[in-house]
This record gives sequence, C-alpha cells and structure tokens, in this order.
Amino acid sequence: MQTLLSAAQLIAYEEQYGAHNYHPLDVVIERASGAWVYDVEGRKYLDFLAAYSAVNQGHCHPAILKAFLEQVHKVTLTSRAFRNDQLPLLYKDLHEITGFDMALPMNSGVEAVETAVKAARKWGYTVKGIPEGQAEIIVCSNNFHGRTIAVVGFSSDQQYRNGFGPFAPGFKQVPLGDAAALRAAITPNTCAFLFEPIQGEAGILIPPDGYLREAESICREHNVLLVLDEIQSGLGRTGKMFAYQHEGVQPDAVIIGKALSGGYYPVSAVLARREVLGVFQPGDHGSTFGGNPLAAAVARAALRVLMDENLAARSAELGAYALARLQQIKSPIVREIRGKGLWIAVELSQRARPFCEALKERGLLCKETHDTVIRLAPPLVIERADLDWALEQIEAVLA
Ligand code: IF1
Repeated sequence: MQTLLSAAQLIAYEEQYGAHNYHPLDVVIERASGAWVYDVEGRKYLDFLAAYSAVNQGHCHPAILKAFLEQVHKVTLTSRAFRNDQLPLLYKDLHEITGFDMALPMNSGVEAVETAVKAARKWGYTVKGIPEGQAEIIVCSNNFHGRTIAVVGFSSDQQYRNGFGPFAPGFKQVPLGDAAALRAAITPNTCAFLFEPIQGEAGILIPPDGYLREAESICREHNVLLVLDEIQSGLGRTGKMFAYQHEGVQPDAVIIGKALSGGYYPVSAVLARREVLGVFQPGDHGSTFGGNPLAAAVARAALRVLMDENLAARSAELGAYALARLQQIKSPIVREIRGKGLWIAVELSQRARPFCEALKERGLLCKETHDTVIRLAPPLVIERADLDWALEQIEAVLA
C-alpha cells in the first residue's frame, strides 16, 4: 500500500496515539529488500541493525515470502487442539539441523525464555528431586532475555525493573565470564544456569575463551542444566549456527527466536534434550498461536535459507574482514572494537546516539546500546560492496 502521508505526519500520529516506550530514529520505513530499507520520502538506507538479528536472511527474502504466501492461502491457524501438517516438518528440520531431541514452539522470544524457565524448574522438581517451591536458576548480570514480569525481575538493569515489581523469586545473578562466581552460586536447589553466550543488549560482551566449556563442566558436576539464550546470538549471527559451537559445548536446552522466521512473523522455540522438554504433560503449557502452520512453514523456509545460503559462514568471513578493518581506525573517541561474525560493537568514550544520527544522515542505520556502544549487525546476506561502503561511512564519522 502506498503511504500518502508525510514522514512528519506519521511521526506526529505515532507520538500522539502510541505509547512512548521507544525513542526511534526518525526514519519512517515503507519497504525493504535484502540489506536495504526505503523510507516514505524515497531515501534508501543500509540496515545495520537487521531488526536486532531477526532479519539475518535479509528483508523480505523471496524464498520465505513464497512459503508464507503458499501457506497463507491454505490454513494459518489451527490451535494445538488439533494437529497441522506443517509443525511436524518443522520439528524434523529443527532436529536434523540442530541435533536436539525435541522442540517446543512459541511466538516471541521472551515466551520461549519463560518456557525454558518452566521446563528447567519442572525438571528440577521431577528429575533432580529439588523440594517443591525451592528451585533456583542462576542468570548473569547485564542479561537481556525480554520484557515479561518474571524476566525483567531477574534483570540487573534498573530501567527494565523499576516500577514493575513485585517479581518472581528464585533467580540469582553472577557476572558473565566468572566461573568461580558460578561455582559459588550453585546450591543443591539449583536447576539451571540460563545465559546469553554473548550478551547482545549489554553491548556485545564476549566472555573469555574457555568460559563456556568451564560453565558446562561446572553444570555437569552439579547436575545443573546449561540453558542458553541464543535468540540474538544464534542462527548464524556470530559466524556459526549457534554461538556455543565456537567452544564445542553441548547445552541441555537452547532458546531461539528472531531469525527463526527471517522477520516475517514472530516464531520462537525451546530446543532441548528429551529429559528436559519431556517434563511437559498435556495441559502444562501452551499458546494459541505457538506452532501454528503459518509460523511453521515460515520457520522452515527461514532455516532453509540460512542453510542453503551458508549464512553462518558468510557472517564469519565478512565479520572477520569488517572487524579487522574497523580495528585499524585511529580515533581518540574509540575505546574498543570487539565482535564475532557480523556482530560488532564500537565502544566510544562518549555517547553513541549522535554518531547513529550522523550515520543515518549518510544512509546507514545503526542503533546505539548502553549509551556508548554503536552496535553493527547487518543482515548476513549483505553484499561485500555494500559492507565496504558502510565501513567507509563509519570510518568517516569517527575520524
Ligand atoms: C526490545 C535489546 C536487542 C534478546 C535475547 C530474548 C529476547 C531478546 C538475547 C526477547 C530481545 C530485543 C527486544 C527489543 C530490542 C532487542 C534488544 F536491545 F533490547 F536488548 F536485540 F539487543 N533474548 N531483544 O535479545 O525476545 O520477546 O523481544 O522476541 O525493544 O525489547 P522478544
């Protein structure tokens, strides 16, 4: 549909009638393709956020569109009261691609996080033998797992929590990368250690090499589930299908979302060993939309694109190139540049927002995180020449 209103008018509507829980850059996007987006005034921008990694496959990928359109004409929603012909195929694909025994589909990322928390607690009671009501889950400080009451309740960021309590008990925080703190936090009632293998919102914080292996062995030693939130780090972003593969660990459960649909539709899932997801009995958990045939068809196509186009390998190659080039920048305001795959943080000694504004003026869309970090996360399908152009813009604004 052609938008006939000006950007200014659309922004005015949004400010007047929408809740102000965001402070977006003032670019009003009307359409997109691959790594490029186009605003209502016909300007084009290279997308260096990729909807927080939900469009790793690029915007409006034609293969996902085809699957979406085919399915939307057949049946979109059956509820889980009945079976549908798409969900079993998604289960099989997820099993074959990831190796996990079972999956449980949900919609938004945070719903899948809640699902993993429920599975871990029930596993704690029914398998590990923790006394009812006593299960503890260890999380990391500076985590970001979503916005529900339970999940913001175990955030360390005051803005996410303030004004929203009371919160669910049963969560403890340890710093990411600190194996001794993890070991000290474990009690006989600990059922799981839940964390992002690379913390996205916290500023693309990468724990020291070997930490995942150490966390895995501590969890094994104490019969604690290793549960990874790969909603943002997974599905190719860091240069592997999953970030945990960089260290060859085997989590008990992994949570995925975002790029599981390539941006067409909210689709998330918990993947786990049979012993973990096996705790759910009929009626224990569910969702009206989770596992619907449209979501399943879209997710299958999105996964197929990741595999067919080797997007994880592309992320590794282009990411290593971009990181090396950015690290050449000599600028007094650059504190550190770090990243894995096409997921790079430029940490400044001053506020990042003005630089994101300046990059927007040059046609490059980035979003700051934690005030001083510019995060770079283009769709993994980005062309090498477009990446080069973007790096030139970043070099120019930092010079
Ligand atoms: C927002 C951040 C990114 C996530 C991980 C679970 C979820 C997310 C590791 C929840 C969601 C989002 C949500 C979005 C902005 C964004 C974000 F800056 F807030 F932290 F990506 F960096 N686990 N991340 O990153 O998934 O329920 O949203 O589908 O504005 O809240 P969801």
